[in-house]
Amino acid sequence: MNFAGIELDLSVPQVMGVVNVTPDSFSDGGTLYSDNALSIAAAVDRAAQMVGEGASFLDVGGESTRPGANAVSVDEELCRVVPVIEALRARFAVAVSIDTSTPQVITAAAQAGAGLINDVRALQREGALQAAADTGLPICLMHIQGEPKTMQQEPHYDDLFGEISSYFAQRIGACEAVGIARDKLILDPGFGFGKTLQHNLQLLQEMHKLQSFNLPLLVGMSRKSMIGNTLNKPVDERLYGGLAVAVMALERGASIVRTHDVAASVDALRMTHAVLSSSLPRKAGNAVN
Ligand code: YH5
Repeated sequence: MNFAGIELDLSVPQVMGVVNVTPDSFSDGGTLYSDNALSIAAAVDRAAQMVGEGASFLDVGGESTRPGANAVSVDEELCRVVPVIEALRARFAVAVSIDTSTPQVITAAAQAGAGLINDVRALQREGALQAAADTGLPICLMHIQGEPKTMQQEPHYDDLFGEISSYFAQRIGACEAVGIARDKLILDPGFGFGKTLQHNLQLLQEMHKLQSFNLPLLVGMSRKSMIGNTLNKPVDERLYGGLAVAVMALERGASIVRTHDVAASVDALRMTHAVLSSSLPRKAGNAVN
């Protein structure tokens, strides 16, 4: 798949590093940035480390989608993400993805060099479908039940997989209706987005079922509550749990793993991939068995 000039083979696991540009992104240490230049520099430093560790995507987000987080104005979101996307594209030969639901941000991010639109609302906002279609870029459609602010207030499903599959079918149809080719789409079950711990665990256990769409799958479980609540660990002690679930997702068909912990994830996924693909014939001349 091509991400604004960066061609990536999604039959090999790819790691997406999270680059938060939200002042309240506690996962990055909770540093409060009031100065935009400082936050750009911090994001670029963090990204440089992630690229060195083997990330092939950098996911830039300027709107917090944590439960209860406050909404951000369009101008604020643009000011946060556009300079960061430009800086990352100028420095690194990796795909930059834009974590947004805002049509104006989709358009501006594409102009700034973004290669993937990553929308936790799957382009449900007014104008987002058309804005995304106009960019011609690949799109990650994530499943969410409800809206970020209220999604964790007693989420309920009669049929978890049935409802997520219907949602994807509906959103894929909406994309095709505005002329977005199906082969530009990536699906994400949306761990933690309108799901209880039990829902998240079942979702991972049965994730292989989503392979029936024949589209690449992306997962984001890094540092999330499903790990914290299972292990009773705070956010800075969720790495080992995160690696376990990343490996399980790869076994169940994930192509892209979104994570805050790039170095560890790259090793875990490379190792897992080597085992999963070991029954295939080896490349000629590669006799290192
Ligand atoms: C995702 O899964 N997630 S933002 C709560 C945490 C830690 C991390 C309690 N954007 C996804 O990363 N995009 C986010 O600790 C995403 N898939 C895709 N495609 C939430 C997040 C986080 C939330």
